[in-house]
Amino acid sequence: STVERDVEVVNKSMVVENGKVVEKVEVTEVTKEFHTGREFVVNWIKPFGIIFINALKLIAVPLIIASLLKGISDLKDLSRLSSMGGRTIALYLFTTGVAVTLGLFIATIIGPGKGIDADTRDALIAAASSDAAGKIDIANEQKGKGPLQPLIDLVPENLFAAAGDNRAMLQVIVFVLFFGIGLLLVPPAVSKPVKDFFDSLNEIILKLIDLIMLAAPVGVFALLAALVAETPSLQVFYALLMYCLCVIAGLVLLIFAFYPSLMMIFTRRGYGWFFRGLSPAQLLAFSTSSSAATLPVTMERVEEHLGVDEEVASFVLPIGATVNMDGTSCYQAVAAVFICQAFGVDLSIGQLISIGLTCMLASIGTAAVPSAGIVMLVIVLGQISPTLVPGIALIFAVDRILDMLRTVVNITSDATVSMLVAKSVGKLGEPHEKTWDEYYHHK
Ligand code: DAS
Repeated sequence: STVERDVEVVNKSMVVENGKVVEKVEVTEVTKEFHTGREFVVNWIKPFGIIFINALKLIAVPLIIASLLKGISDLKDLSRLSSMGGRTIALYLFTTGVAVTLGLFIATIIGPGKGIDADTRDALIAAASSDAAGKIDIANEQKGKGPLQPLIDLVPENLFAAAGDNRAMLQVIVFVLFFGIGLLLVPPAVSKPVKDFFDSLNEIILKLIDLIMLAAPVGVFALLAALVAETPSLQVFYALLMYCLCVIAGLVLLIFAFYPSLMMIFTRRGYGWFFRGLSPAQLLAFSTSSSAATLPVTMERVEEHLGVDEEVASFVLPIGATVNMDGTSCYQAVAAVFICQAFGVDLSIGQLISIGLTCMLASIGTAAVPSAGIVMLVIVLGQISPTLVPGIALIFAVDRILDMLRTVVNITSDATVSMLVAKSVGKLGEPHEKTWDEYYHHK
């Protein structure tokens, strides 16, 4: 780095000395330090971070369409849907609503992003946003909108325009849900080609996510390097630590308090029995960060050890693995509020509620694969204000561990709901700890 010595006028005053009026000037010496290293990072490293973020934005739309339609087409026949389906969807929405509310509550009360002072925040905005401006005036964007405007904004007038604009991602989700209902209402012969197409599209998109995630180490390094080079204060890292603690607090509360309580209240089963039954699936979810990869084990544990009838488990769990992601929705709520706080955006109750709804819809659209949750976070942030999207740079480095934990929540929620649905249709078997010789002889 090069140092330029300079002086700055602090104070000027006219004084009388020896009968003459003279001007007295006080100066201080200012040393301006130019970090040539900073220029290097901004010009030669940061671009790889921006490319990485753009790739995530690029894949978000196809990911929603493929993931959602696969989830909906898992709703096999409408008839079974009526008896168990209604309860299943209602319970999934209820548990996701609780998870989002918990996330919003923790992030608002703790305020992990509030500890950043003004000039660090400005540096942060400049660092995160690819264009220099990066000023965020959400209030201005929200001004003059009626109370039901968010509802109007949900229905796109032009699907392709909506798909092209990161802001209108929710409109894409609404359209896909609408299309999915149509898919269920036509005869199977008509819908089969479309279902097969979207199933294979889903596989292809998930492969693309894997490819993009291969670049994650480079992308994350570039984003972090830019962050460190442009926000010369440790406050950002302290804020990041607080953010992680908020997400972990929410997820741990869900795993160890909310779901076991629901299960004990409605199925009269024991706390220890629940974890002895489910923990192998939870450990697999933690290590793979993928609900889809864990699904076979979740089904085996729920049927063999938690007494849920195969007919219920085979209906409730595949849908849950795709559309019921409470851990993801809680995480997205905390992350969205944190980034708003870090960028100095104050959120009104109305905005918090719309963030909550956006997170619920985004979690429904999240695919059951690693890092899908942060890809969908692009949608949540874009929905609040496009200038917030680069804020993802802030939290990308710590996302892996949070992904593992939120995936455990996702499958724990699916298993709990499958027990409640089984109980409500009278298909929950008695708790049965296999004796050793039963186990040994595979009875
Ligand atoms: N890893 C996703 C899952 O499999 C969740 C997420 O990325 O948020 O559930």
